[in-house]
Amino acid sequence: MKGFLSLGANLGDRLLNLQRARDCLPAYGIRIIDQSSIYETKALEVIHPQRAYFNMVIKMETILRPFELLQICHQVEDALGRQRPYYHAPRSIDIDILALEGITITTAELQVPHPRMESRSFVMYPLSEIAPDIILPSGRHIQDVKKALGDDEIVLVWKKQEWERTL
Ligand code: PH2
Ligand code: MG
Ligand code: MG
Repeated sequence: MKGFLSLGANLGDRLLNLQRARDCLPAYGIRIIDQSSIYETKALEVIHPQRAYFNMVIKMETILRPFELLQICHQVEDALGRQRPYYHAPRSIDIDILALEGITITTAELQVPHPRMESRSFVMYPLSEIAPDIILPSGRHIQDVKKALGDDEIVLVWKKQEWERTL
């Protein structure tokens, strides 16, 4: 099963946290097919101002079942020191399942495709880099959604080639 994960960090060394999370995944049976550049983005959907996030999207393949995949995401978050003091609190790392090939899940614990991804420029921009022709769950083309969102919340882009050199 192929799919996309969204990674975000706005606590500690944001770049290192993304890299460490990314590097953990293969050991848990998540094969990385492609990765976006890293986007520095204004914190959205938060009540009080927060430090900007570093965000990226990964295309992956796994034989894990969706709820096993979710559990692994949480495990990696915990291993990287993730605390959960309140909803949308700043975090060292957040790993969200965006979409899984041919799968729809609507439970309180897990919703796939991610219900808010199309309103999030911090997801649409990196996703469009590695899936430029994707038709989103709403039926809209990603380029149209991206255009409608605009890039006001994107602060800085670390091109893939630039930060790969830092590995
Ligand atoms: N994640 C959130 C809430 N707001 N804003 C940005 N820019 N990036 C995120 O990853 C993010 C957010 C909840 O998970
Ligand atoms: Mg999230
Ligand atoms: Mg999350």
